[in-house]
Amino acid sequence: MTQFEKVFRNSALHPKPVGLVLQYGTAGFRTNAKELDHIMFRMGLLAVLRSKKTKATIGVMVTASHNPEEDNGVKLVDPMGEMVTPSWEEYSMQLANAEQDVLLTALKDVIEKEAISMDQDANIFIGKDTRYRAYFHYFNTQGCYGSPTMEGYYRKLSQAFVQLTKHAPNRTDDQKHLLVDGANGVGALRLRDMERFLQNQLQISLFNDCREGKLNFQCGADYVKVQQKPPQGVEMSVGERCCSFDGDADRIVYYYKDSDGCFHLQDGDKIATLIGTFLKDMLTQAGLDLQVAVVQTAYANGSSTRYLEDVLKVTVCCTKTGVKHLHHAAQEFDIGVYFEANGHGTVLFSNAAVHKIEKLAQDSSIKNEKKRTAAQLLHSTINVINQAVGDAISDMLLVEGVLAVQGLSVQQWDAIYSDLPNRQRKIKVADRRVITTTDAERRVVTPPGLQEAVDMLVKKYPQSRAFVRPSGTEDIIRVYAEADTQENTDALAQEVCLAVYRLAGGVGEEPKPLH
Ligand code: G16
Repeated sequence: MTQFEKVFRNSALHPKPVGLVLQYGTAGFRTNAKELDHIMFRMGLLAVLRSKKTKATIGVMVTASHNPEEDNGVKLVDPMGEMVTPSWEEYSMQLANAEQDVLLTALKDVIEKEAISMDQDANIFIGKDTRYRAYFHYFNTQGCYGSPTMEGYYRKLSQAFVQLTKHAPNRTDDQKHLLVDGANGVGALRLRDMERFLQNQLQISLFNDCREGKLNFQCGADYVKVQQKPPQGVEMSVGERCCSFDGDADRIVYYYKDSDGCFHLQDGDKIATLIGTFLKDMLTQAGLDLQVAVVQTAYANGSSTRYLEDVLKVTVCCTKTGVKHLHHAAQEFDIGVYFEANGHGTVLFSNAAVHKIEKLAQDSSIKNEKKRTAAQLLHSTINVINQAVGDAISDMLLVEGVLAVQGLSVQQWDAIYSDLPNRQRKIKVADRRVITTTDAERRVVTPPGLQEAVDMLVKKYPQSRAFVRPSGTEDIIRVYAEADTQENTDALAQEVCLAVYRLAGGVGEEPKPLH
């Protein structure tokens, strides 16, 4: 039996429902797990081809990340840990949506277009989260994330973190203590394993750690960010620093409760600002002329963008939602800090920047103590960061390291700028593809009249902004609004929801005000 005959026979065991069409969205295929059997089979085939083509290990990540437990998803991961290249997203849709009888033709088409040698070996690594029905490892990265095992990765990040905190010698136990909400996901399990490598420089109280409770249910980074309240299951005292991961631990948000019981959120925008400020300070002290840029999406709070541009004076770019877009934009700079407001992100250093920093950090002839320390801190910062992909644990260590070195409390960090009140809503429509957008998803192109309606509504409220876009991970339309007060923000969000409902084919009951 030939390879193709085997594929054909096995594909019949994972049949595609006739007529079902799925998109490779913001982060791969995502839908109810019941609809994904044929997708998993076909993505396995495509991963093999990608591995043969690149002659390297390819990752298959099975997760629906922040989405509910009954959903699942799959995305392909390229050799250096980055999202699969866009032309292969196209192939994945051709394969995923090919009816049973033309699957082999679709497969052969990819082989031909990419001139793939079928004699080449393939190597695939599969990761999954804690859904009932991990991590991609760094087997192609020549040791730049430590030895390619879990333990190697823990050691590498922990050592860099301990190095960073050496420059903050007088931390109290309170400053070393952090509450972590693991979202009952894979990050909780990994953090538990990693703790022993941190040499007590970080003392973690872990909640929602998979012992009981459902993945992402009333906990996790998405819940905290969207609901703007603490997760269930975390016992937080006044002023204590807390953070939440999402289900597959690639997002992180921080928060605390003040003495009036008010909840304060430090989301991806605040994390980017903290890191951007630190890097600029260190580069100045080290006397290094490297350009720092911050990459955001339309969800970035207007106050953060203003602070970054006007006070910190760094270049700010806006891309479409999806880390794959931010990552790409960040690669254009010496140092590109990218974070989505939802807490998904990392920092990229160009090879030239890494080289300059390493050279300076190792230069024993530098007499100026401040300059030498700054160079060493930058060097440890590079080592604590996972540049392949946003990793909540690595981001957590980075934030903790920066707070320690800068001697900042969570309240002082929060006070760098004040967020404009904001609201995110979801609307169900018959077909979310009727809404198309432009300008990094900040303006609607179709259906006609919707952008004009949004523009009119925005004019009614001071300091306001709103946009509408189809989600790439859920079958819904997302609405974002911000304005001078929470009341005005909620009123604006409600009116924009109604405009979407009326002009873009809303289904079910009309959206109602939240309160
Ligand atoms: C994924 C992407 C993120 C994106 C989020 C929401 O997150 O990796 O970049 O912000 O989906 O996307 P959308 O608004 O298109 O549904 P995760 O954490 O689910 O992988």
